[in-house]
Amino acid sequence: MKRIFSGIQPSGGVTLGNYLGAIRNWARLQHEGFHCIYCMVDLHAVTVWQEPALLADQTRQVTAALVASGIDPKVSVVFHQSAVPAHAQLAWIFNCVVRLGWMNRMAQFKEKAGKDREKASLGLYAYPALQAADVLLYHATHVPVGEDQKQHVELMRDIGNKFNHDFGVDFFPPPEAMIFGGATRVMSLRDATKKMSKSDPSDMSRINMTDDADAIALKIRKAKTDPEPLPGPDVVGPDGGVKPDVEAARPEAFNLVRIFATLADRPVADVLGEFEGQGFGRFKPALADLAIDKLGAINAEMRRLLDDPAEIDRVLADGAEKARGIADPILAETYRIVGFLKA
Ligand code: AQP
Repeated sequence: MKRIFSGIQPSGGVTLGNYLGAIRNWARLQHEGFHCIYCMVDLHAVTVWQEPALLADQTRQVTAALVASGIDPKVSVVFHQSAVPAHAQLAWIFNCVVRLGWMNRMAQFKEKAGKDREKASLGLYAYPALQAADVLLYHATHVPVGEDQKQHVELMRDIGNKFNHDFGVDFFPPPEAMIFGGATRVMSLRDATKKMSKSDPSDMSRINMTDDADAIALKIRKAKTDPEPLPGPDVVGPDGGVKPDVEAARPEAFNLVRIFATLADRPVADVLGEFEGQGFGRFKPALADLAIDKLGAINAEMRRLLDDPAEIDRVLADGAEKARGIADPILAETYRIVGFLKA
């Protein structure tokens, strides 16, 4: 059976980047022959400081975004990670399998830890081993991720292979990364060298899935661009993306074009064909109208769900029970393979 596992951190409100790069595709995969497991990865979120008074609500908010975007908790398993202790238990075993040299190569730690690595938490460093546990705990075969996470999926395969090799078993199947087309990396509206992120200190850098029409229009109007008109479709390369040298000269401009194309489910070349020669005075209002149109229904459904937190908690509790049903036997077999005495 093809099984998908993917996670999202409840480290803030959900952004348009999370939606276009992940959640929207997760909803589609439910209808493409996969058994889908979607997890609010709160154990990952606390690798950097999370305000205890906010974390539970952030977890509900992310859950509401998934459900409002079409992820059906009756079809898919939707739960929060801390409700299934086997994640942390398998992660410990993997901490003992993974080599320090492998972890030292992980680009995301370097990015997230910043200059002062000595002050980063041990959890942030070990994050990819917990991620490997998340996926391998369900014997997931496919992991839909953004471009930035490809390296971590490679590491999951290496950890699973090393476990199998060390213990002489064929227990953990190697998962495959699924990278989607379109806006796989939505960049900040204020600085296109950074990705759009929940935890960016500037709220103007991102569109939140809870933003109303006025906020969306304002953020797009204020998004950083340039005075040049948009070029035509000839700047698009054979892979469907803007040619790298052209992109590098105007990263903010092409970030907005890609957001438009992905929201509209149209190729970038098609969008440039429509707006060729026009400036951002024309393009931005069109993008704002499109974003408001596409996000409006999700936004309204999220608000409805968030009005009833007890219902969201019930969804998560049901999901956790289903998740434990799959994970616990796999953890028990892992413990047996490792040689732990039965509890
Ligand atoms: N800007 C983005 N463009 C495309 N995809 C994105 N994802 C996140 N940001 C973008 C994808 O969303 C999924 C869930 O991500 P996450 O919450 O686990 O962690 P993250 O990638 O670190 O997301 P944030 O919003 O930037 O969170 P913080 O600020 O807490 O670090 C992943 O599949 C991710 O690729």
